[in-house]
Amino acid sequence: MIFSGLFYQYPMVKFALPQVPLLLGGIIFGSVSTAIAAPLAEINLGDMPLRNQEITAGPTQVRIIEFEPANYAADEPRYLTYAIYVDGEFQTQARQEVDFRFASFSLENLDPDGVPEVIFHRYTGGAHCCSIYTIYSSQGDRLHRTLTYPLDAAAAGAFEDVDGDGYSEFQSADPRFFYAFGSYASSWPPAVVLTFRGGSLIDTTRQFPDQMRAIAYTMYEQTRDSTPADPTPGANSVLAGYVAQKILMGEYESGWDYMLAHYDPTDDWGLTEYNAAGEEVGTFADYPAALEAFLIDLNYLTRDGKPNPYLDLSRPIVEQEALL
Ligand SMILES: [Ca+2]
Ligand SMILES: [Ca+2]
Repeated sequence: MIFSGLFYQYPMVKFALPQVPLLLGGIIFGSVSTAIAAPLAEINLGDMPLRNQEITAGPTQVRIIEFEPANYAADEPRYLTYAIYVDGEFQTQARQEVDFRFASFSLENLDPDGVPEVIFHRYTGGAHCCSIYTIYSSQGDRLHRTLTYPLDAAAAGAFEDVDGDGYSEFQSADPRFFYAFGSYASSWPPAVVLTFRGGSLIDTTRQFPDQMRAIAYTMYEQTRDSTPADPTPGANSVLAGYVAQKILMGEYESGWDYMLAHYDPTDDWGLTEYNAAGEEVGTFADYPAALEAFLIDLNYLTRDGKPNPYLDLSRPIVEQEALL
């Protein structure tokens, strides 16, 4: 592996493709006109070995020096080695064990400086579920590298310039909501929108109120018939995302009141209390108490239970940044 560092410890999806979150992903930006960034050049790493293959767009070039597809029967490591050039000058070379089912390099303008970014997307598949993005961007005379955590399908959105200002958005969702208060299929994470600026993915979620409102509305549709006396199964999981989404929209109080009127007091998923070491230390009195503690843990709320204006939603998505 060329990258070190611990992967973020949220529950990974190890089975069943998501149904609801994928649908949600289609809703998020479906009604907004967007500039979909078509790759300027692309190369896929699949079943065939590659040697000295290049893709170029403007001044940016990726050279696949060596790629051997994973061979699960042979049970020996295979490697990918690639190098990046800008204006014909060598920038960096990376060699890593092939730990993915398939991957691609694409060259796209994620910002308006005219030097295309390199997006290396690998999909680990199988037991590891996830998409991992590595983005290389020329910034002055340095190459800036951004690495995401493994993101499952509902959190691994594509790049699009949603508001047309020349800086692309990465449309994602907060993966920490999966399994927190229900199964994967009933987990509806709040939106995360990150904008690519200066080589970094910056949290701009709150600048996209229409998208947040569309998501909140789908969550509302899923829970409006639920009441504490006659609850809908899975309501608590959707309501966790709903309250978080409403916090981001500046509507925490109405979101909380809605949750109180629609939650399921008979569902104990997520009510066990753990300490920082992951040991069980007790049980929350009820779902609202567990939800408040969860939202404080994730920094949606401050320690005194107020909406946190400094919540940075790039943190559950971006694992590592480096200037090379
Ligand atoms: Ca650029
Ligand atoms: Ca933009």
